[in-house]
Amino acid sequence: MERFEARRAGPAIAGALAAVLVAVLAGTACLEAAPPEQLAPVVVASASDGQVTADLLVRGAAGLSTGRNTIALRLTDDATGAPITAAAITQRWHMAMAPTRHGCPAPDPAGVADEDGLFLGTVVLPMPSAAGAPWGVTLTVVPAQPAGAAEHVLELADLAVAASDRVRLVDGDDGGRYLVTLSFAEGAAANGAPALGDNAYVLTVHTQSGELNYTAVDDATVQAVAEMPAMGHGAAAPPAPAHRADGEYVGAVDLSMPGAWRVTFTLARAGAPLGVVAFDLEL
Ligand SMILES: [Cu+2]
Repeated sequence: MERFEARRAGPAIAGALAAVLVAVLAGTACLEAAPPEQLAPVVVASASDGQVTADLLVRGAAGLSTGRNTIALRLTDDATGAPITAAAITQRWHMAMAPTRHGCPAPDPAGVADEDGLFLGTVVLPMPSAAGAPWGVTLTVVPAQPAGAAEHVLELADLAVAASDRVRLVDGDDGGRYLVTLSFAEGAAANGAPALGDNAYVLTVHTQSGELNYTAVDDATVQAVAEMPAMGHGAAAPPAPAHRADGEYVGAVDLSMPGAWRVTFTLARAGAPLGVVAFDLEL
């Protein structure tokens, strides 16, 4: 996974403020213009059990949105103020959607913090938060030191999740229901925009069952097509995305000119077609 870059110096803050100012002045989404690696991680929620504090960070001021989000956790020992740099962490995301509560795909984060003290992870959020239906995440943290350290349960509540156009629900030809999301530039906001040229992307595929339980689909085959519908031409067929882990398929698409693009993915499983999902992109 690409490093979740934390900017510490003043210029990063100034840059972030400038980006926000530009966005306010322009009235547009600055995040679609700023390269993701220039977006500083922002703390979106914190919780403590009196012994350990957990901060949840996402890159960029736009925060969490539907689709695949790269997240980071920062853990601090409350007694000493020292960072915790190794721990077994589980994350259970949940949405209170009356009358039930459901989860979403969220693999366990890394067990060792990066050089910025951040534990990296991802979460695939299928729907935006709404009034009376907030997202939250329950973290269980077992620090690696000292040996036999107690488990800490931390509840991060009332997380805002914005809507994006990067989520599809597909009724598969096999009778299953599939959650498919597309994200660009690992580490970018879930709804981060692609740029002119070659764009790495991550397509996630999960089955959705019962009361919104999700299981990663690791055995799908995916074919990608990129085209400019209004101009009647496509791009050289992008290579088929390759499965990595946790229902993630990684690939790249070359968007060679500005304008409206459509990227279409054809999914199959065990030789049987599942369906087709399309994402419209504006460059
Ligand atoms: Cu929901």
